[in-house]
Amino acid sequence: MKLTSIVNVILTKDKIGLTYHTSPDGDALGSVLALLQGLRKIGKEAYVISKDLVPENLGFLPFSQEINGMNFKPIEGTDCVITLDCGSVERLSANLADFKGTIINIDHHLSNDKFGEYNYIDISAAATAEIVYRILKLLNLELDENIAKCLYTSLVTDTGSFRHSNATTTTHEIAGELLKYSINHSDIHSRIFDNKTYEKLKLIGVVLSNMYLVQDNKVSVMEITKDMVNKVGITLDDSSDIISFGLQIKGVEAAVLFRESDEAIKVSLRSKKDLDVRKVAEVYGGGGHVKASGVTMKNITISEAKNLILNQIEKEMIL
Ligand SMILES: [Mn+2]
Repeated sequence: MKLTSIVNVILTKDKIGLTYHTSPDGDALGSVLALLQGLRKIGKEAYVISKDLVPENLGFLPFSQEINGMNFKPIEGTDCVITLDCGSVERLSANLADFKGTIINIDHHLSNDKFGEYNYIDISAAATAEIVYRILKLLNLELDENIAKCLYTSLVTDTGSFRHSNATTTTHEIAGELLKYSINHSDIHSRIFDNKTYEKLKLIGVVLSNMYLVQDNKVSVMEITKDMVNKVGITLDDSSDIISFGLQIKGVEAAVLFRESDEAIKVSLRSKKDLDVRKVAEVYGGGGHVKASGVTMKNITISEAKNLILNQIEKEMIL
C-alpha cells in the first residue's frame, strides 16, 4: 500500500489514538509525538495510548508529559489507532483486543506481522520517524521546532547517532532539514546519552567485568542478573545502551545481552556486519532488524537461555 493511500485513510478519521512498542525508545516516542502534533495541527483529536512511562532521558520531548502510563486502550469514540515502530500486536504498549475501529500499522521492522487493517512497512527507513516525516510532508504540514525535536531524536536513537549502516542519504537529508527549525542537536545528543545515573554506570561496570567471549572470540556475552541490579540498588528500565559495549571489542562479530527479570529472560542481540541476528531471535519468537534484534524467553533460566541462543548464533555464523 502506498503512503499516500495511508494518508488518505488517516484524513477520513477524527479521533485517533497513537501507540508504539512496549518499553518505548527514542524512535517510538519521537515518531508518536511528532505525528500527534501533526494530526492536531490539521484538527484531528489525537492522543497517545501507552501502558509505559517515558524513560527519564526522553522526558525532554515535547508533549511527552501527556504520557502517564495509564492509558491502556483506546478511549470511547476512537475511530482509528495508528501503531508506530511496532512489529506485533503482542509488543504493543496498548490493549487493542476490544477495539473495533481501524488499525493502521506503520513500521520499519523486517519482522512485522502486518496486524493492521492497513499496513505500511518500509524496512529501508532507518527509523519509523522517516516515514512519519513523509506523512507530515504529504499532509502539507509546516514543521516546527517541537516536531523537529521529536523526529531528530528518533533518527539519532535508531541510527546510533548516524553511525549504523541503516543511516542513508535520506536519513541525513531529513536530519539536515530538521536542523533548519533551530533545534539544538548537540543538546539533544547530550540529553539522550549523557544522562545516566551514577548507579547505572556502576551497573555497566559490573556487567562489563563479567563479560566473556565465546566462539573464537567472535561473540561477546553479557548478562544482567537480578542480583547485580539489586546490589547496585537501581530499578533498571532500559538496558539497550549496555549491549553496544559488547560490539566495541576488536574482532567481535556479535554481542548478546541476557537480562533476568521476574517474568522472563530478555535477550538482546547486535551484530557488526554480516551475521543476521534477527534470524536468531525469530527462532524463539523474537524479531527486529538484521543487526539489532531481541527476544523474550519465558519459563527458562538464564543459563538455559544462553545455551539455546549461543547455539543458534553458532549455526547462523556457519551459514
Ligand atoms: Mn525504530
